[in-house]
Amino acid sequence: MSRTDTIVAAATPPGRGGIGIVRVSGPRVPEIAAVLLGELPLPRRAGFARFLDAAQEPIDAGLALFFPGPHSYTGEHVLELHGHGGPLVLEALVARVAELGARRALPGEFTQRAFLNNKLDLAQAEAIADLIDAGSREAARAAMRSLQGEFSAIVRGLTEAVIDLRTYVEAAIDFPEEEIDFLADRELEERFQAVHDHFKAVEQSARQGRLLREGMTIVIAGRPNAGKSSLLNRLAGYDAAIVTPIPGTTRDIVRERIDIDGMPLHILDTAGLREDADVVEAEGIRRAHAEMRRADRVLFVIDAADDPDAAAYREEKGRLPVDIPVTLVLNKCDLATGIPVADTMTGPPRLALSALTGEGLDTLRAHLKTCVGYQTLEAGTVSARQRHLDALDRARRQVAEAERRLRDSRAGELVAEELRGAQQALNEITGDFTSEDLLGRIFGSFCIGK
Ligand SMILES: Nc1nc2c(ncn2[C@@H]2O[C@H](COP(=O)(O)OP(=O)(O)O)[C@@H](O)[C@H]2O)c(=O)[nH]1
Ligand SMILES: [Mg+2]
Repeated sequence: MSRTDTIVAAATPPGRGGIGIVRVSGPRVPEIAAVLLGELPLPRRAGFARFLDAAQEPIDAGLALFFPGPHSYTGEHVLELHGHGGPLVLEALVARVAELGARRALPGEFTQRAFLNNKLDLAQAEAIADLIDAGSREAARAAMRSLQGEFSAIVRGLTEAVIDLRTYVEAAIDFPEEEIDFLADRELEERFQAVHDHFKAVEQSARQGRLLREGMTIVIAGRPNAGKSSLLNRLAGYDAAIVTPIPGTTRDIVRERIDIDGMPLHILDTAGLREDADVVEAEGIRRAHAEMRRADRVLFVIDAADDPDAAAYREEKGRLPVDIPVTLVLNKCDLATGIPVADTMTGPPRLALSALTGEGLDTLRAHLKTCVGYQTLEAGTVSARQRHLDALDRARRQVAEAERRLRDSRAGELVAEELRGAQQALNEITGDFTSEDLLGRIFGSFCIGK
């Protein structure tokens, strides 16, 4: 797809609305406008115009706006046609513009051009999609911060620190007689430490951002009849899963998306964990385990009336994924009295509630927020994606590798090489270094017209 094509698409969503907007971008905008409108509108002035077909009949009439490049969204000449928001009218208008020499835009192509013309970096371009797709006010605010370049600035700060470190090492390589001393310097050690700390801070911020965008996944697990499905229903606020007194009711995974004060959560209810299950239930249990491995947290539900010491948890513990945090939920507190919630120093956090009466549910919600540090989200949270976290992780591992090589062999060249790799991984986040392939994947997930 050539970058010099002129592209066209409806910018407003399909459907009916008071206004529908068609956007055109590229070098042929002036000539297309001249034929379509009879004249090129004044730059950045909204003017009334008729949008004419080949027979000079109006297809529609409305506002025409011309943004001469480079001062436009894409950095190219852009024409916006604000007509009426009917699918047929908009399609006729797009077809007419195409007839006059434009090509229909690919998904995300307007924003991709904005990126290629340095109107925004890659993290900002992604933030546009995140802003449009935001599922909560908090997510929208974080996306807006990323769009304004806050996240990019944080990443660039980290990149600078890595570059400084590399420059320092490379300077050592340039003076071979002193190289060994130089690389053994304590100063270098301290610089590495500072970069590590910097990574930690950026990762923290990106993880929060990803959480806000993509949500945290919570798996509800426990013995049959502990009240897992009842808890899911409570959190969802309606009867999503079937609840009966018969053990083994839930077999398939039941998924619900909820939000707690704007923090999105994916909650999964699973088959009860037990030994003597039939084939269907055993498959349900296998899936429960698979979901737990992918979870951000497991809520292990105990029937506290029946098992006040949470023996079920101790029995299952060995089969639970080691690196996924657990919260013990002592359910049915309406039946049991004196449940020992007062936290034992060891073991997972525990809290008592009743999925039946709703008692203790607020504590659980607050607990889930605290677990992910959601309370601190307000100040300066940016939106981020898994892609960013992966790149940060790769960069951090390369810095660690650089440090190892420094310690083990004092091989300056190799240290510098690893640091160069780390720098490149960081550049992928903002798009200062990208492959065609990566761009295709990112912009391909946008909708047409963005
Ligand atoms: N008294 C009481 N009964 C509950 C509570 N939670 C669930 N139950 C009952 O326990 C039984 C099993 O509940 P269910 O949610 O299907 O458990 P699951 O097998 O773990 O999904 C049902 O009869 C529920 O009504 C609770 O907090 N208090
Ligand atoms: Mg169930």
